[in-house]
Amino acid sequence: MAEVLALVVSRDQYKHLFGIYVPIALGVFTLVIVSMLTAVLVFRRRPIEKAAKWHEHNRLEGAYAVLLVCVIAFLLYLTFSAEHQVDRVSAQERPTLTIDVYGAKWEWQFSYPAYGINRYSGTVGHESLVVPTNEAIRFRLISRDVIHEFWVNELRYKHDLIPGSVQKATLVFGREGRFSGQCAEFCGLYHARMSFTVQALSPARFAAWASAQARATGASASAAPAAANAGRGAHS
Ligand SMILES: [Cu+2]
Repeated sequence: MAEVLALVVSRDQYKHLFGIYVPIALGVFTLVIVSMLTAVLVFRRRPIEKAAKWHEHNRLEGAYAVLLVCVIAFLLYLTFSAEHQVDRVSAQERPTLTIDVYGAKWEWQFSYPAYGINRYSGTVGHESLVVPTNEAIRFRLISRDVIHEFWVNELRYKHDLIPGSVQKATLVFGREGRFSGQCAEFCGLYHARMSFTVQALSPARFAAWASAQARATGASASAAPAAANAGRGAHS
């Protein structure tokens, strides 16, 4: 029987990581401040006395260096394993939906090949990226010109769009809601306008939305030639 992989939610992975980083950062910060204040108080100015002869404390300095190396090694290990979970393990999940994300100066296009839907985030239309929750979504990130970066803060995830190659990321939205997205790589004059909205719907609501959109697209596609013919007829 095929192994069923649990969904890897990037938001949870990085939230967990952040929860470890912050206390350690606070601990190191407190250690530095306390030792600085102690030094200031213990060695504060007093009536002139003969200066001490020693100017180094190898054992104390060595212990501090070893402690820092251990902290760095621990955090690197945690960071790389979280990235491994998100990038490698999630890439093995079989996605239920594929969305092609095109970045172009200065607009996003979200294309749903299975439904024939195209959405535009900028000058063409202020349309959102609509996704189902709790399903593995394969994003294929494609740049039409320069390097852009797909960033959705809700997912705690960023990935570059590199011209000439297709980058893939399999991501999961853990809850419903409206979230903001942004290009996170400076790509020119109107880089700041490359923002978009994500709308995460339950799988049932997403399916209803997608079939309604696909129907509307199909209807307008079949209506367009008829309208064009009617126009030609009227002018001849
Ligand atoms: Cu940009």
